[in-house]
Amino acid sequence: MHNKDCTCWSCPAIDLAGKVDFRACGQSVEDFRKRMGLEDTFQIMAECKRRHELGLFDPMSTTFEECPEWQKSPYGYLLKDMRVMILGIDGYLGWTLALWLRKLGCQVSGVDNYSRRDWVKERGAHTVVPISRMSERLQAAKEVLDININFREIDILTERDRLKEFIDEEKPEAIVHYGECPSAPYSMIDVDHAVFVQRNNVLGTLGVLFLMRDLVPETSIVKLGTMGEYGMPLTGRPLFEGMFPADAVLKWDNREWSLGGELTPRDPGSFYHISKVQDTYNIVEACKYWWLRSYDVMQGVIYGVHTEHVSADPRLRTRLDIDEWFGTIINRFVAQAIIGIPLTLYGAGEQIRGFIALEDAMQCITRLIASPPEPGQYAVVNQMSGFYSIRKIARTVSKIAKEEFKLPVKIQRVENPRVESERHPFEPIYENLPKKFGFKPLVSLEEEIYRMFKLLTKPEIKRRIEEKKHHIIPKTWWSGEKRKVETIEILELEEEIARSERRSKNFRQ
Ligand code: USQ
Repeated sequence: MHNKDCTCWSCPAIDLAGKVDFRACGQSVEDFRKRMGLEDTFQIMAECKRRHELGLFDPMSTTFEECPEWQKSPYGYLLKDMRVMILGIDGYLGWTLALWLRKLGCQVSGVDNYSRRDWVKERGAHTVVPISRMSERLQAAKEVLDININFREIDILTERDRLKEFIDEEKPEAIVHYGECPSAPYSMIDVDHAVFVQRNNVLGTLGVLFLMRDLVPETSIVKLGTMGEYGMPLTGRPLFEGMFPADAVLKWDNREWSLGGELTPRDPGSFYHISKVQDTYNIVEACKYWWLRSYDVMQGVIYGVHTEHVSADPRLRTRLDIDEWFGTIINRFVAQAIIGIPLTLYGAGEQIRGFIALEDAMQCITRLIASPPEPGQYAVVNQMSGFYSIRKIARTVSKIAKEEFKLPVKIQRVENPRVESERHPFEPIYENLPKKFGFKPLVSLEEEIYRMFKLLTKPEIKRRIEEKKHHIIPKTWWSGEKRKVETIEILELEEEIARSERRSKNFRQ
């Protein structure tokens, strides 16, 4: 078990007793003792909120493996009946995670203001997989999976008092924060959308951090960031996990400095991605000032429709968007293949991104919840299971469409409405989740794409895709222009495969 040696020091169920010097923020307890020259004399004491009989004790003395409150699960030791609050519980990830964690035995609560439903509606689009109203979702979860979820409709930005009340009632031991607007194109529509996205995301999250300081400072926040914070440095510098590794060095003017532990440069590609960068700095500071504990999850592009629980009943399904604003690339390509729109590669189509399937993302978040950071620790994971060029994605979707579903698919290159590198080096480092948290991807790209075709070719869903097909070709330009992109060329799958073989042959020579 990846977290068997974690101790009460990281456990949200302890209260640190006595006077703790907050200037030691971000240090492990050993470092803290050493720095203060207190190896022999100083001891941090804790009390357990779950096991009062322990009285005051050394939080380093008991491991998760030894504590009866931490019990084995497929994802490491998990705190018995752990109270987890999901912000943005009605969204694509939030709803899926709620069912997943509740079935694992967590006490799940969640808030949402239904804004994702509203943003998509505002654009005239809809989720192509129909989803139920929240009341019906909760009822179905009870009937089909025999679980209760405690939901409250709250806007985390404008109803901070109500969120405060709810956090105080629930006393969550982990908070998963999915409650932000996730769309780059939506943030680029015009000034109102850009301002809205940054205000909603940055200030909403800032408010949550203050509430955590005041109400649940020992609770970890698992916050959804994005791989897109890093951008695509043309030097080919690896995309480390948030911070430079210990042996990184800056050389200049015949002098050298260690960069170890410093945040790496950020180069976000939209006003949405910038909101995530701003969040990063706010969370780093909150951990520093108040000893909050955080995992910042730099997630690659998410795709897919399946977990055992969302697939258990149509009323439990999670949403799936395929429009130009809220659809991510793989989800869009599958929908395009089904209704005969040639798959839309923006620009050269050589952009490379990290990807992760819905189910694997759930596994990662569970492993992070099970292994909370130390007090004051701001840690980052790059969450992806592989990386591919978007041409490779188009070929994979086309092959499955053709071979398994007899769909005649073509690929089109269209003008790129975004400002982004279309050919770039890409070396993401994504070692923390597998090495420190035991993550093994279980879902292959092909398998999940196959599952998506199975679901999306159902007549009702195909009809829903057809109904909104005018929202597939993008018309939101980073430049501010508002016109449909033009097609540059249309390729048969065979031609695209032949070209890709020629490209890799030239590359090898
Ligand atoms: N792209 C196409 N054709 C399409 C759609 C997209 O070529 O029909 C290209 C885009 O130009 C981009 C890449 O595919 O180069 C990915 O685009 P996307 O729309 O799938 O994803 P993106 O806008 O980057 O944002 C998504 C999520 C966001 C998350 C991010 C992770 O919407 O919430 O933060 O993926 S990452 O991309 O790693 O930053």
